[in-house]
Amino acid sequence: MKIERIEVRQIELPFLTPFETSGWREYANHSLIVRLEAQGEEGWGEAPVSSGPWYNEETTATALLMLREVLVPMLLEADIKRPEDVDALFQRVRGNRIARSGLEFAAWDLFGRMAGESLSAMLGGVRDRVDVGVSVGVQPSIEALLAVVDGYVAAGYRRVKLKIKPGWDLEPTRAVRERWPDLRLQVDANSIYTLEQADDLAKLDHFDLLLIEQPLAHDDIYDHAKLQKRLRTPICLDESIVSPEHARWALELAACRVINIKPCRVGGMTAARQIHDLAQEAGVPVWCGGMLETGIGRAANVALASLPNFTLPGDISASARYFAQDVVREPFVLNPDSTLHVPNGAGSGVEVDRDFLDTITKARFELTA
Ligand code: SMG
Ligand code: MG
Repeated sequence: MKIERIEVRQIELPFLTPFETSGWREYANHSLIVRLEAQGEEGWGEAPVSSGPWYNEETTATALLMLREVLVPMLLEADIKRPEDVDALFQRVRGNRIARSGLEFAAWDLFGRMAGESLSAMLGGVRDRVDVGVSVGVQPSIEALLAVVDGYVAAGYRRVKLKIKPGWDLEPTRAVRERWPDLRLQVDANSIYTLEQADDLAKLDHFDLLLIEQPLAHDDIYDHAKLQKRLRTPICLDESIVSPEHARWALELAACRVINIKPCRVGGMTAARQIHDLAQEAGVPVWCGGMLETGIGRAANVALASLPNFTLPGDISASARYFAQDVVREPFVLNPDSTLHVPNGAGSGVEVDRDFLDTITKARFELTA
């Protein structure tokens, strides 16, 4: 099948509150929203890039350039028989995985809509609700942190992740653990520590954490294996796992005991599912991470999280945790048991609010076959 037309939009959708990690702050979603057209049907995808190269090397500007100059022209020339063909097509492209994922997600959505099948069913999902938690950024004080966590716990979130960095790690984690002894709690360092700080990191073993996410360098696997031997708490890799091969290396080296799968980080659903399968064979649980997506990317994440080895709660919070208004007509809502429903409509199962999307579009281009 030929894809006939591809539209890419750069959006800006402000967050209700800024999101601060160990190294930077995000004020708005700066994703690229992709729309494919073929045989009278459409498919939507989100490439959730950030404005700066702080999470990985990609930015809104680099992804826009890659899509316009390389990826969209490649896809328009290709013959695509199934969504996995998009992943195969882009294997010759080095890096730029978030940009690639926007098109790959849109292909899954397109094929799903054409077949009248949900993305979850296409991927092999086994549940109609997925466990979710909330990721809490660095706060100005412990009091502010406790107030923010209190709000999320009251909203129904039963799993909380704290962003940590040197000087904002033991005290905030202790304070939250003391206030909520039974809360499922985990931390994420976004690559800010080095192996020399292993003894400091080992102090986090006192707080009964589900996991410590990406303590060391964004591209490291080797030192994480050394660090894991010195921690009781499972290490979870995020940034370092950019492909199924990287997952295999990490598993063989015992560099982690949990993997955060963000399908965008690995180029899309095809690679994400392969990593899921590898981890499952190794007896390593996975969970779905987040990149503060709009409802378009969120729908893809929720569908992925319905696969069997996603046994830990994801960073897939309700739309209201991020935005005053989402770009899908039915926002994602938190159920009282800290889950989100998996959409069961065709494709990703969400309907894009085009009028609203138009109001947040900063730039767009369109190419045809
Ligand atoms: O989507 O709720 C969300 C955010 C989850 O903490 C989150 N993501 O490293 O896991 C991570 C961060 C990266 C965010 S940078 C845009
Ligand atoms: Mg992370």
